[in-house]
Amino acid sequence: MFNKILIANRGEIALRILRACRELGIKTVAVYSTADRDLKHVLLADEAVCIGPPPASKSYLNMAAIISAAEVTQADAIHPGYGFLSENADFAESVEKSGFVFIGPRSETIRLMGGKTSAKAEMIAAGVPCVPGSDGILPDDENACREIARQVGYPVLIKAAAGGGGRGMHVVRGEDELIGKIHLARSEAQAAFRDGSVFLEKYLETPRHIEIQVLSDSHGNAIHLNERDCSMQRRNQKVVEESPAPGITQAQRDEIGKLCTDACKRIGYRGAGTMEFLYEEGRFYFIEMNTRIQVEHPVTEQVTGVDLIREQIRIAAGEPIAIRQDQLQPRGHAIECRINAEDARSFVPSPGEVKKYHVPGGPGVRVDSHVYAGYHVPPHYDSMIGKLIVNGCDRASAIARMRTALSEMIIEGIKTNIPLQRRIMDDEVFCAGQHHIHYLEEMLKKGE
Ligand code: MV4
Repeated sequence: MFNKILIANRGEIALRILRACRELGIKTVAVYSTADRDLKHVLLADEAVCIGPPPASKSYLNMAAIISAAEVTQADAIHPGYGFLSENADFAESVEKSGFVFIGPRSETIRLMGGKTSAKAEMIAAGVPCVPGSDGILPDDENACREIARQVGYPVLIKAAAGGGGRGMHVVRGEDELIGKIHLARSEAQAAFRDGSVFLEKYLETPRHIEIQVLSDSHGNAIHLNERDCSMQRRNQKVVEESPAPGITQAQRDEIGKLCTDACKRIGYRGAGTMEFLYEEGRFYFIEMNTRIQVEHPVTEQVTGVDLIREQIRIAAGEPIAIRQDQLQPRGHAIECRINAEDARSFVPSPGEVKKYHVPGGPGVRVDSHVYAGYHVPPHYDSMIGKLIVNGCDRASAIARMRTALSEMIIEGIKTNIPLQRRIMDDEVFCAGQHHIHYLEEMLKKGE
């Protein structure tokens, strides 16, 4: 096992990683920007190294500064958390070339899964269902593009091959708009990712977003830890996540899970990962794979009892996954509400000093947050300041518990989205599990 891990992240996930290291008896190195000297994990870490000024580009994205910090502190491994450098194949490669272990997949795997068309090709080869579309990137020839779109059937969606997060996506409802939108998507992709390659898929109008958590080790073992439903989102930012997904049968879960673990074995995947699917009319369609730990991992932990960060560290150290697929006993239902420092109606960020801070408790309540009374939320980073996670014996009990927990949570001095989360927990469509990826935006329009 490792002696010392450098945590290349900030906020709640850095604290979550620090806690896992402590439990494993591993020493920790925190790296921080000058805006983050008072972060809880920086104060708790065995060592802390300042890596630069507040802008992420000069600190948490500064590969050389992070690797230097690992060198001076003689760390064995680097945990990237989520966001920042977590899915940067060049960073993973530099980490390994500098003699440290990157806690995540091999850099080649990150590269392969980072390209949407290469990821999709791998999944098709593994028998994972994908959205029908162009096989690979669109050719330059306009008539060939028209023929592909006609074959797939309108509406179609143009996507950037290199991109992520939904940037440069365009819905095309008929052939008259096809070529114009391809050109638009190409120039946006070129500007954003310096790669103008685009591909095309059948556009699914009102799908749900369901993802499968996997763990795969360097001994050829792979398990899946069921699904999460992350359909409650706004502008590609998830707001509420839960496990299991409402309405998914055990047979569907077993089938899609098996396909995902087979795919992991095929590509020699190492570590924790997530296969993202769109789900519509009873069918799953693979869209992307995330090669990092995700924000919403706690709902899976609460339902399965598996510590995903601990498993990531153990797998990176060359140990086998601690549990077999047939030993997994998922229990009940878990829901996560992301708590953001922002206005609950306008979504405008609200940095500043947290004057009062009281968190809910009781059975089945978990708070993953680095916040404390007197903490200053800096304006430089993401507005998420914590996550409230509850679990109950079923979905209705989990929702009731979340309502109670939200009503107890007190954060003063800054604005938060707690009022929005309370509205969602009281929403009829959400409570019936009938929402899809566009539902929250519809709900917000109605409420204006
Ligand atoms: C889609 C889609 C509908 N049909 N693909 C958006 C982000 C990117 N990761 C994939 N996305 C979508 N791909 C087809 N063929 C709708 C979306 C989409 C979406 C997906 C997941 C979660 C939130 C979303 C919000 C808007 C659009």
